[in-house]
This record gives sequence, structure tokens and C-alpha cells, in this order.
Amino acid sequence: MSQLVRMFLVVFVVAIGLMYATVYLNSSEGYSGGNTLTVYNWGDYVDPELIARFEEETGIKVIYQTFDSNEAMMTKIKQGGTTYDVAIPSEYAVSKMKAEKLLKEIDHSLLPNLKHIDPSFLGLSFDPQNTHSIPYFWGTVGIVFNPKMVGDLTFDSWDDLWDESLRNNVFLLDGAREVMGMGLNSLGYSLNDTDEAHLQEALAKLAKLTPNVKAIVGDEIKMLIANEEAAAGLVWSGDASEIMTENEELDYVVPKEGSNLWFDNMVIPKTARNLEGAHKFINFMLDPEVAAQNAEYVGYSTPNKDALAFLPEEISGDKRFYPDKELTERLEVYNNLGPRMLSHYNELFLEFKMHRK
Ligand code: N2P
Repeated sequence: MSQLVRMFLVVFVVAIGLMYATVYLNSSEGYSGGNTLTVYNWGDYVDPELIARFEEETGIKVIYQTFDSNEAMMTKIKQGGTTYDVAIPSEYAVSKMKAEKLLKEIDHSLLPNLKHIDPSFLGLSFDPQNTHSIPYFWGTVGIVFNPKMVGDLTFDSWDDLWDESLRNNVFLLDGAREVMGMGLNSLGYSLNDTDEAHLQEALAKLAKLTPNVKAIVGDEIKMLIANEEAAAGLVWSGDASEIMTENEELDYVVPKEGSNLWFDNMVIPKTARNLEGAHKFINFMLDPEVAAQNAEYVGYSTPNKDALAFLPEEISGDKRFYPDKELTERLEVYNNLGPRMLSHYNELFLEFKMHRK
């Protein structure tokens, strides 16, 4: 055999080997056939004890993976490499995934516990018949702050975050819609605004916040603020509630100019293989006692009306985290702005982050 043919053979055998290895690895990562269920959720968004209880009760082994933004989650599901059985997108992501045919229909007859959801959280515009999504948690975006570190600032206005006294003393959650939304709201615009001049104005306004921003961070924002590493932070309500159980000095407020009201939901992505297990998991999370335990653990607000009875009054009665109509009426839900505008929001957010360096 000539040297060349031998070399070809070696390359050929190695290439085939690599191909097999890739296929094997892809299918074993998040393999959901048989008695396993792959759940894809936000970080810090479930009580791990409940996952263990679900496994024990059903004999299904849960493969649990996390993401930190709707955008990252959608990209991963679109790629299709992992067979996710249940995922937890926010409302605008549900609407986008539905439009892109990334979701399977949910069979309500397999969800006897659906009756525990407060009807005001059902039939919302992003999925009018709940054919593809079931409520998980809901909340707002606002400012958590440490009264003893901020002087007279009350944060009833977004502009308080821009105050000179807060140099290098503010953390921001790492979310494109949230940060852009804050910029737009602080100028009196809608957080669904698509007017290019308004978006540029928001970016310029955010650039002025730069000297106050200590860091843009993920879930560690809770630990950092509880440990008084900064005086204030832009956070999701449930993170604020969690921080406030760690450090009781802190407070949470939704500024008067308006903010975001969001709804996170359980869905069954197109990639799912264990449909029966996915329905069992969703139904399990809808059980009032389970939902209450989960809400108490993660700090977020439950849409499960029958879970409220299992929550201590200081949680379910706290208007900051279970806001009344008067507050929610001045809040906006994110619209699915369409793929181009959503990537534009991401680009602008990235530009803001780059400016910080
Ligand atoms: C929890 C993330 C909550 C997501 N770490 C709010 N949509």
C-alpha cells in the first residue's frame, strides 16, 4: 500500500470515529427517552428538594439544566441538540417559540391540578387558550436598595439610579429587555418601543448610568447585594424577596414611571421525547403544596391561588411581591417584537455593556 493510501485510511478511520463520538455525546447529553426527563429552567428557580420528591414519586430520573436568559434558552432549543422535555420561557418567548413552531401542544386532560391556577393568569394574550404554556411564576422588575447606604434616595423614580451619590454602587441584572426597558421607561417611553430614535435615546441615557454601574451580573446579584457589595440593584422581584430574607435592612420598589410585569411558563419544547413525563412534571408543579414550597424557596410569586393558603401571611400579603391592580396597571408586559427587533435590542444592550469596558 502506498504511503498516501495508508494516510488516507488513517484519516478516514479517525474521522468516522469522531463522527460516532459526536453522535454518542449529543444523544447522551440530555437524553430523555425511557424513564428520564430533561428539564431546562432558569438558574435558582426551583427547590431541588421538589425535584427529588418528583423522582421518588414517579420513578422518573430528572436531568436538570439551567439557562440565564430567554435568548440563550431559545437558541439552544432551536439548535435541537438536546432533547428538552420541559422548559420555562417568559411570555414574549412563549409567543416567539409558538410562532417558530418550537412548542408542542399541552394536553390539559393530563393536568388535573390546572384548576388551582388563578384564572387571571390564564388566557393571556401570548397564549390565549394556554394550548402551549402553563403559568409557573410571575413578577415585576424593580430596584432593591439598602436604605442605610443610599442617603435620601427612595427610588420612586428610575432617575434615582442615576444619582451621582451612587458612583460604582449599582448592580444590574444581565438581561437585554430589562436593561433596555429601564432606559426606555426612565424616559417615559414604552419598554416595547421600536422607534429607532427612542432606542438610541435610551442607549445614550444608559451610557450616562455607566459610572454608577459596578457590574452587570447573573444570579450572583442576590449574594452581592445581600452582602452589601453595592447600595442598589436592578432585579426581578423574586430575587429582591430572596435578598431581603438574607438581609432584612433592604427594600424593593417599582419606580413610578412604569416597569415590566412578567409571566414565566412551563412549556413542552418540540425536542421532547418523554411527553407523559413532561405532563406529570407540570401537573406535579401545579400541586398547591408543591407550588407553595417552591415559591417560598425561590422567593418568586406563585400564580397558584390554592398555594397561597400554604404560604405564611408575611409572604402572600406582601404588596411588593403580590402587587395589587393599582400597581400592575402601570406596568407593561413584554411583547414579542419579532426576531429582527429582538436582536436589535440585544445588540444595543451589548453596545451598552461594551461601553463599560
Ligand atoms: C430566576 C430568574 C427569574 C426569571 N433566577 C424572571 N423571568
